[in-house]
Amino acid sequence: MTEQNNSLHSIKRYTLTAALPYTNGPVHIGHLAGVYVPADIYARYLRLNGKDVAFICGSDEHGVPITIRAKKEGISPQEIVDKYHAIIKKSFEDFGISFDNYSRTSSAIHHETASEFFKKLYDDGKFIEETSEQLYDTEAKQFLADRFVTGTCPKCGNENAYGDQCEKCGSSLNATDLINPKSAITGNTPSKKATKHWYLPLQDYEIWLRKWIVEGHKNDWKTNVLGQVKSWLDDGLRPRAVTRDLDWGIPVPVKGAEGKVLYVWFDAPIGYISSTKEWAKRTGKDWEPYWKSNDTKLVHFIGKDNIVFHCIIFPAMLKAEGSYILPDNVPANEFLNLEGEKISTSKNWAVWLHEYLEDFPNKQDVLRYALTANAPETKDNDFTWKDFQARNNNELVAIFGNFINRVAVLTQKYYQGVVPQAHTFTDADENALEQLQQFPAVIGNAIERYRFREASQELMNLARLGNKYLADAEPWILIKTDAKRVETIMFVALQIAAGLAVLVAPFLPFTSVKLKKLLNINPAKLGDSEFITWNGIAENQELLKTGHQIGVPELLFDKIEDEAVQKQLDKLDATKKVNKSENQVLEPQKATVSFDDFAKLDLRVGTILEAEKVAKTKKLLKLKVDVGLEIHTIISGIAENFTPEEVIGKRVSVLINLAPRAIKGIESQGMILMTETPNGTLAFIEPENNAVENGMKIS
Ligand code: B3M
Ligand code: ZN
Repeated sequence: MTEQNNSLHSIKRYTLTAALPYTNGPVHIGHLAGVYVPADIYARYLRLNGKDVAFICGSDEHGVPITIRAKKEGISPQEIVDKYHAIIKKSFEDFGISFDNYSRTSSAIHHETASEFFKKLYDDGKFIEETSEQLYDTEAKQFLADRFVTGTCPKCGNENAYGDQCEKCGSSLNATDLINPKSAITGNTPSKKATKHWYLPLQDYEIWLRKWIVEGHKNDWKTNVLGQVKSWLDDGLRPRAVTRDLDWGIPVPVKGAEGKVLYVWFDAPIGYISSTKEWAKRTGKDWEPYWKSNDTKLVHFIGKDNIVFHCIIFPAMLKAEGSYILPDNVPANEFLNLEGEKISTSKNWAVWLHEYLEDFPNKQDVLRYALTANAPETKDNDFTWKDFQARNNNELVAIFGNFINRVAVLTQKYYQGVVPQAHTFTDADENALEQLQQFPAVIGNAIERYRFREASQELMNLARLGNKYLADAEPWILIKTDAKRVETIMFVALQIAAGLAVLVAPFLPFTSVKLKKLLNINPAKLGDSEFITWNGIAENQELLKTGHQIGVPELLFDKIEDEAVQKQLDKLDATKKVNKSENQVLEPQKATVSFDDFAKLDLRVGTILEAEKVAKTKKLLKLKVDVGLEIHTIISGIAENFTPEEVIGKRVSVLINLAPRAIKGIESQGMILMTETPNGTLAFIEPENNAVENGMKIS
């Protein structure tokens, strides 16, 4: 047993939290890779090892992004949160994220818990009460904080910083810090208006925070997290308002605070506590040890934009309250990009989980694997559909699936599915079995150090080991000459398969279930004697006993074809086009022309009679156009948008007195007038009335 595993023993229970997703949109692959997949691997790993785990999450239903989304969709904030809470909750379940409880911050238990928390700090005199001038939108009659206001970041100059945070440099901001602030509601420059708020004096916690994190956790927290924390502390902390002038949220539970609500980042992390309470109530447990006992290990899984809230503000709140434990670690991930561009909910640039599950039914594990193998643990990473396909086809199918399939099929074929007897082990057999025994510790260590990417690659290495063992031993050839030797080979290969079935479980839970069924193992519960445990793999050379009957072979994975990937790429292309058209800036007006100048243009209605492609060009069509007086030959750059057949018979607007010029050796006698649709394709300008005849003047 490893040192890491020993250290698990002093810990009685685990409280694992995953960032509460905002219900202003569905969950996408960036959320999954950054937070939910690693958290789920960790939770499943601990449970497999018999640990007492509370894996907690829920919807974050307050805050400005939700009210903005509601405005955009023209419905109430409540309707927005109901809609997205349902989508998010279901997609997490279908994806196999094994939360012990998934709550929502609009629940009564949360309102109560957050109000009490605030009240306690208020009563203990932990807040500063202050009236100050805040940004105000006179047209919208609303104070502007957080996402209601954008402007230039005073730290890095990013012109699109928000009133609570700059996403470019990660700085946590107050709305009044922004240079050139602009209301996100009306676009107006805000005025100022006095209002009273309650502030948590973060500066009072600075020395304590430095000691706890920078000194206390310098060796076990991730460098990206420590780096951000240090830079905030070095900048000096300031009082942080924990209330807002808003009508969406938890009312501030003190006199003189009418019309004010708790700041979303004050109530949301308390959501972890209320969700734990909800879970305890439902399961007949006591919630308090999970938050207040020193033998509990609390871990927050988050994305990097949430670091300040989980490492500085929430710990300061917990410290101020006084009865809570602090996180043992906050393994924040960096961001995942999509096909080279930043994922964005508002730009619809994302792979949405609920859509993925529809497009790739029963392929949860493929996405889980692709996201883990390429997790943005130490730097931003890129998700591409090509990589997704390659991870599936070259690793899951070609290595993992291939090994298991060979084992299952050969065992059926040679022994009707019964595990054969091992005879004398060769060095290769011993070596394979010894290596298998190392894997639980190697993978477990990586997981415990929050290196899920490394862990997933070690898992794949075990499948590689199995694949190579079989390829080297070639039982399918030896069966003709040395059947006894093949019994030993298949025995060894079956042990590796059994090890994989257990070790794969935290990463690919659906595959693990399939594989256990295929091998006919672990139908019992953890603790029963037949159950193969994580560490049991290291201690036992005979995971599958001679004489054990395995089930029927079944393919674990199948190939993902190019068409499926192309469909996803096309979907993204369509999004790009829509975004482009939404952002399309109209060209500024040209310089004034005189009426005489305009009158010189001879514009007529015409009909295209003939059309053919101009040889050796991509864009050009040669058209014969009847413009009433005569037939003009016109070379037009529309071949990428229209086939010749499509344009024959089209009614068009033509500039007929344009000086003729030779294009590709053909004299072009005029120009067809065109415009562009928002997604960049060309369109003709046609007379709207059919009675208009060829040669009629356009003026
Ligand atoms: N709702 C997630 C986000 O920033 C935010 C997390 C709250 S965790 C307490 O997308
Ligand atoms: Zn900045």
